[in-house]
Amino acid sequence: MLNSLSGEVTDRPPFWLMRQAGRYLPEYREIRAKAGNFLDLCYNPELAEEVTLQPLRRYGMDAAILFADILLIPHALGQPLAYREGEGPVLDPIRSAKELGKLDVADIHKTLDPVYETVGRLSQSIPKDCTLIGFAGAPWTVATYMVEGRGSKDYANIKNWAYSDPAGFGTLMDILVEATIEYLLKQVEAGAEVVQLFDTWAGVLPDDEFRKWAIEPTKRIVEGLHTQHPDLPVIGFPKGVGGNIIDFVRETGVTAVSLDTGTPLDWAAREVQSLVPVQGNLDPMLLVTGGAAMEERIVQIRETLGKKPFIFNLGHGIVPQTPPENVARLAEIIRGS
Ligand code: 1CP
Repeated sequence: MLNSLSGEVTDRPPFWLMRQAGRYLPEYREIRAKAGNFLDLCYNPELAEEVTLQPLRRYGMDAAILFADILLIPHALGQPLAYREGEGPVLDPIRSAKELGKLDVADIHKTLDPVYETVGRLSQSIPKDCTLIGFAGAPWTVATYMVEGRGSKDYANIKNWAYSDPAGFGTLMDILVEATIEYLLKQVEAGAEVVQLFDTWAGVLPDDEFRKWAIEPTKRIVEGLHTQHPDLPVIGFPKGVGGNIIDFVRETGVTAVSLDTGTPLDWAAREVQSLVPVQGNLDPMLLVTGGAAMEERIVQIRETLGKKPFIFNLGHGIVPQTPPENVARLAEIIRGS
């Protein structure tokens, strides 16, 4: 993984899968039931370590991703957060500059300390040739949940705020940029070797706003991290942004990008992989379907992107209905056994 990120073409691509820990694994569901609610699991270093290790034991991925969630930052900033069964995350929304006083920027680490402890444990317990990935949500995506109060279909509230009061909304984004830099630096100090920034909802922004609320904040985070750790690999994941991914790569300074499922492979090999290593992009639904359809696409992705620095992954996270045996087959194909 680290070789690929430094620009090497490896014999076989390293692989890991977004959301590789989670509900598709029976052993995860067991721990999840024991932990109580999802936040308790995220803040329990022993159990969070265990669920991070579960997929590695089964499939031997080349990277482990810290078990946590992108919404721990708003939670650490004091925004009430709950994860409801079948509904996903729910927060008390913040929709104007005058509500920003509710956020407590003084010390996010009080709340987030257990996460750093999980990273520290993992850096000792993962296999030697396995890379430890830390992560955070990118500010735009984290802000969508903070402002909408939950997952959204139309992003009406956040867009209305960003369009009508860019200065006020910019203050929220500044808070998130600073918190994210601090959070990721602590993860790196605890042992994370690579970090990934998930900008899942970057694709809902038009060009100029994409530059302002996705490229600019990401660039500031990359700079903040590289000031302390110049060689730290940072993977960007601006999902659903089409050709705008080129400007994202050129302007943010990310080390590599993760490609979503909709990115054309030939185009990516030519236009994106000539700039940085790429990661991706099997459709998570093909991992549900399995069989020949899945296997053919895995081979095609590998053949098209494997000639330049490449990390095999999905185009988005594993879904809960994924049969674990399909993940085993994927691992077998990638390893060439
Ligand atoms: O057990 C449960 O019921 C909770 C489900 C769950 C899990 C397993 C949530 C709630 N978060 C997570 C873990 C998680 N989230 C990881 C762990 C590491 C891994 O194994 O990969 C990571 C990297 C995330 C990142 C995350 N959370 C993103 C970005 C990536 C993506 O998938 O787009 C987003 C958008 C979230 C928000 C979130 N947290 C949880 C849910 C169900 C959601 C999505 C809500 C929505 O669809 O809007």
